[in-house]
Amino acid sequence: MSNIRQIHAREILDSRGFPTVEVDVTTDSGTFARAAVPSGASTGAHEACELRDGDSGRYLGKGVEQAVANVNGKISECVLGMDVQDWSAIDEKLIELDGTPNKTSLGANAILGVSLAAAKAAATERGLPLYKFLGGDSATQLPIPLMNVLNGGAHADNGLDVQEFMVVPRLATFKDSLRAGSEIFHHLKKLLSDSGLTVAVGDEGGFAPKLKSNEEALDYLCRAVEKAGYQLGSEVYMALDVAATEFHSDGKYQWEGSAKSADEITKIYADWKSKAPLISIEDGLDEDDWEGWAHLTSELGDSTQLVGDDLFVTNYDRLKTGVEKKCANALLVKVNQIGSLSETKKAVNFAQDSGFQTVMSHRSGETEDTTIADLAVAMNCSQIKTGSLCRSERIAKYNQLLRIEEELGGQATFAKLALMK
Ligand code: 2PG
Ligand code: MG
Repeated sequence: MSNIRQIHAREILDSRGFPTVEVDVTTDSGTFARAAVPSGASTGAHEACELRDGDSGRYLGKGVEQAVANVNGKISECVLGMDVQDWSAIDEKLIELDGTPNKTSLGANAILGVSLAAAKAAATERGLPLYKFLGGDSATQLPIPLMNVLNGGAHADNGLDVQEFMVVPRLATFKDSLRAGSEIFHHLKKLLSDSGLTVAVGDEGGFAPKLKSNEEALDYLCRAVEKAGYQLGSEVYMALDVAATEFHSDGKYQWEGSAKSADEITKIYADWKSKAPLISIEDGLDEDDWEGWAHLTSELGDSTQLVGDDLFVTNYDRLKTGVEKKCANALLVKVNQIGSLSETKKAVNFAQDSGFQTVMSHRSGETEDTTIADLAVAMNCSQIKTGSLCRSERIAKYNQLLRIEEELGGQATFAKLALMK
């Protein structure tokens, strides 16, 4: 009864107004599930292929009609009749059908849409929420939110090098932490507007004021936390996504107007740590600067969570290299970087087995789909990064986590921060 009767994909719009793929799966019993595929702006070179039409006459070349046609044609022919309960076999079949290392033939956006919709259909058919279907009875831990309240880099046009300045509230529960994040966000808004700065928001809903320096942004965050009445360093912490690949070229980092080495950048982070409760730095260095990463990790890895995003691209092989070379100590988890649920799970399992923290993540281009909230709980990720405290495509994930926490009731636990030194 849980065999796939119909698969239908369509082109929809994401939160930035660009096209993305949405997939509907219906089984023989009439069970229906839907998944929409996220999309990044600061994409890593090693990510799986996001198939775009390149026809400048439609959506400035960003149409996804080809990926949609692949789902409705080749993919559908290949998996019709397969049992959604065996969702990982569906993933395997699609990976084999694609036949390329980076999913360039069918498109990771085409494959992922089917992969997620099939797993969701399997959960619905069992009468279980997705987190419980995938994670079983042990899926009871809520992730700590990393909230991107101040944007720079490729997500804004304010000239700040660092892409994301995040607050990390870790109170007694997820619900309390969400409230703290919201209050800090609104205090930050007031502080910025009182200083005559713009409170227009960037792609992920964080403010994007024109500030003099990256350090000034950190300072605003600290002040907002204090104004909101929370204790810095015991209730609320700071995290960054530097997205350093974006400003790295010819072995140097273009940082606040001058070219710096990886070692100099590492020293800047160490200095910031002495000024603010900075507990997590994502993509502090370039995606291929393994040497720099090893040095950064040996310098700061004991006291700081160092998250590999472009570095690992949710890819088991790259993560394995990182573990061997002692680069980073946490994995950012983005389903569309690798393009299927089972490969995502493989990377998360390996990260956790290797003692790495795992941070489930949205993309800058999101939709109303809240699957990643369930995945964070299902995969026991200690953290989730899903944007600021406004814009519904971000808030939808937080709201879903509130529902999960409520549903778990007395069983719910809240993740601990591993590196609170
Ligand atoms: C990142 C993400 C999400 P993008 O770099 O971590 O915040 O941005 O989706 O643009 O790659
Ligand atoms: Mg990143």
